[in-house]
Amino acid sequence: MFQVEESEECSMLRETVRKFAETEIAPLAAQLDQEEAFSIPLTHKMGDLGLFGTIVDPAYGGQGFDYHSYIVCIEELARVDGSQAATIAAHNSLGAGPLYYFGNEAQKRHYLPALSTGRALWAFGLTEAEAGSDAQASKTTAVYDPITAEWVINGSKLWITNSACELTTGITVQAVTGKRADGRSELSCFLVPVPSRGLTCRAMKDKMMWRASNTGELFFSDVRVPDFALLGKRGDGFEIMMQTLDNGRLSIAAMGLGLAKGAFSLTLQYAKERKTFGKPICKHQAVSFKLAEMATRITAAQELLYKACRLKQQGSDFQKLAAMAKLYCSEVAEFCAREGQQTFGGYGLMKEYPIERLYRDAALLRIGEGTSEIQRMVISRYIGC
Ligand code: COS
Repeated sequence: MFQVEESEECSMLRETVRKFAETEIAPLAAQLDQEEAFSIPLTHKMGDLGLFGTIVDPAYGGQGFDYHSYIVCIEELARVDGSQAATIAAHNSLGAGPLYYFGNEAQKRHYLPALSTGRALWAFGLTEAEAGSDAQASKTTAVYDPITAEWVINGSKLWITNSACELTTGITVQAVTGKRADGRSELSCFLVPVPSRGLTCRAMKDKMMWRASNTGELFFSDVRVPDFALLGKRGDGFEIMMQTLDNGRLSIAAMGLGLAKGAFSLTLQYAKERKTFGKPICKHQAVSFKLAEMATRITAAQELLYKACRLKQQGSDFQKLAAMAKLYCSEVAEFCAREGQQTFGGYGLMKEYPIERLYRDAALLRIGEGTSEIQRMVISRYIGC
């Protein structure tokens, strides 16, 4: 339906991940969502399929996929289930990503092989109670102790994906390490292993969406890490976090595109089967126009996202298109989930029908990893406002 020009290798990968999502994830998705349960066996299986360390060079144990192929994996998972897609997107883009792009040789050799297996998760600790959109407002501190040559971390983080489950092995934490000459906070990033003395990781429950993905709240009380834990140089923290978010926007966009496609195919199938006034509802203009609008927006979203991926792969500036893709794909996802639910009528309000879960999952996409408002702010800067 949504034609894609991609290599034979990539389209085989797409088929493999789609089949896995449909046969292994789909039968469990509703129950995991209902029970708000993170599945270790499913995570292991995704690891066996090669969905961890996707963009990491094989020299560090990764799969060495190009960016488009990685994005295709997220998209195909998200067609079926946002929670499993979130585990993979957060781990690869936000967890392994900064380590791979900014880690020194010793850090990469130490951490990346295990992070490419599906047996060990790594999280990204940026957000705090009062530092979400305003990412420079972090209050968590790291103070150097020259006697022991360690950094001592104090503070807390919130809404951190993959940070509080049995498979969590570490978190990249943004912390204030001093004051810059211009009066702003000096921010640095630290690789904090889990468990660490003084670190409490608590799973956050009662989410509306992505209920089978793990979300944590973290408390740091005199957590000590060695100099080895510093990612990049002291003071590089904000730039590392911002560049990581630029990449993360592509994977959230892929979650939006996948969810939109999932909602579209469920709706089309239902609209062909369900009859009213003597004919399938897809033959009523009220419904066929909805499907036509969904297909049009999905096609546009796909072109935008894949173009942003091409630019990233080529090493060209992709940041503006990444923000546009994140914004647009999230909005298309929400549109398709809502119009799909509307087409299902009363059934669309029942948990028995996956469109109900897709409708809830779509809400996260316009809020998480930079709200739609933040994307518009980023885009407006790029266009010279
Ligand atoms: N890549 C690299 N460096 C960047 C950058 C980027 N994308 N964006 C900003 N920077 C650098 C700037 O160059 C600047 O460096 P200097 O001080 O050396 O000049 C520094 O970072 C501060 O930049 P700026 O003044 O633009 O920062 P702001 O606080 O105004 O940032 C935005 C504004 C909105 C861009 C930023 O706060 C942001 O992206 N917020 C959203 C965060 C988010 O997505 N939160 C959700 C997290 S869920 S994982």
